[in-house]
Amino acid sequence: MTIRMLTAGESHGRAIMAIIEGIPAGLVVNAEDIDAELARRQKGYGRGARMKIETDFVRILSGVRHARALGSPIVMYVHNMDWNNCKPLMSPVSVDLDGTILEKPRPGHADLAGLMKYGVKDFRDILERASARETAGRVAAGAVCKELLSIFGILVQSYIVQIGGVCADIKSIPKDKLFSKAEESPVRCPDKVASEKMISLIKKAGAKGDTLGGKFVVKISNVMAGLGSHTQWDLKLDARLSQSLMSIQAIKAVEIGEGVNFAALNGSISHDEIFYNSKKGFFRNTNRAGGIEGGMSNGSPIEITCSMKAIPSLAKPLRSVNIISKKAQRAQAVRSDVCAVPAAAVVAEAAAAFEIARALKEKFGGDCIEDMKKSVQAYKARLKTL
Ligand code: EPS
Repeated sequence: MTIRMLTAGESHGRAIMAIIEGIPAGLVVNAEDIDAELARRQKGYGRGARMKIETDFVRILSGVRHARALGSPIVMYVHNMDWNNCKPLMSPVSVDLDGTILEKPRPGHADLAGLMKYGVKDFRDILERASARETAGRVAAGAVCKELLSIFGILVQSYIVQIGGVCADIKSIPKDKLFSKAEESPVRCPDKVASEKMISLIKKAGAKGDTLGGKFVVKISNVMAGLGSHTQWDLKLDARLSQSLMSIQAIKAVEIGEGVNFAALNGSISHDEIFYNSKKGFFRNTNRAGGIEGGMSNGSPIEITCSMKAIPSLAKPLRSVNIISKKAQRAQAVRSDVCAVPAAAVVAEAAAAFEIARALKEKFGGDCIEDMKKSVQAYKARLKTL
């Protein structure tokens, strides 16, 4: 059985939920570990007033007994505190709201395309599910996947490299300090000077009613070679990771390794030459491929760069058209974040962890964690004989 995951819930409805199936029985699942990931997702300078309302924590409704996975679907519930302020607005039973509807779609948001597709007049029916609040569910599921990966020493981490026009000087930071420094920064950026510049840029954008995007790196360390497969398009690990990451709200580009830089590089400097010695086995001195060749992990760390566009909910809204009157009007101004790039990086860790856990489960199987461990050990032992 593979691992499957779905989320449910509206941004201002009762809750965000995740259901994850295929987690091997016996895996330790602690609500506190999931809550720690949920708290990381809520942080980041540039978040709006909503984050002062919410303090996310998980209620595990099924699939876990005495802190161990049962192998059955795990259902996780994250309550929306803001639901208390939105009960009539989000009521599942019919309520008279005096005809108040959202009718001025925001360029860049799901509003207009959603109205067209789903035949609704009030674009709240669209924005509630399009909202990045949904990512609380993905982070909860990702936390369980991270727990599974950690059994095999696989780590998924992230740091910010750019917000708006401010770029971090990553090369000046020792590699082993990147993630701890990111964790200390209010914008998850390991470069302290750039962090401060990013914060002041976010302040300025917020004061002008504007928003900001940026770029971050997700690194997956200690992945064994051989996850994913070259044999079919939808089994390729890079394609699968890209879908998972691209599906995060406002992510517009996903690059593996050198990514877009590859287009300008000659073949002689595009690849990672192969070496061998009896101590290390096969090894590389570079990682331009970002840890994936032919749709399979190659044993080097998987390195992914994601670019996020600026949030389309603007306090000073862009030009739009009222969908009822067809008159030119400014788009709906709604409460939002100024910059959610630091949060998106935490969501991306979860999305990547899910995809790696899924590939791991497909390769090694195991209805219980002990079976999976044995299968991984046997595979690693075979690789050593190469
Ligand atoms: C979001 C809009 C804001 C964000 C929200 C995502 O919410 P609200 O409309 O309630 O102010 O704060 O993010 C979260 C609630 C969250 O938990 O990340 C959007 O439109 O995507």
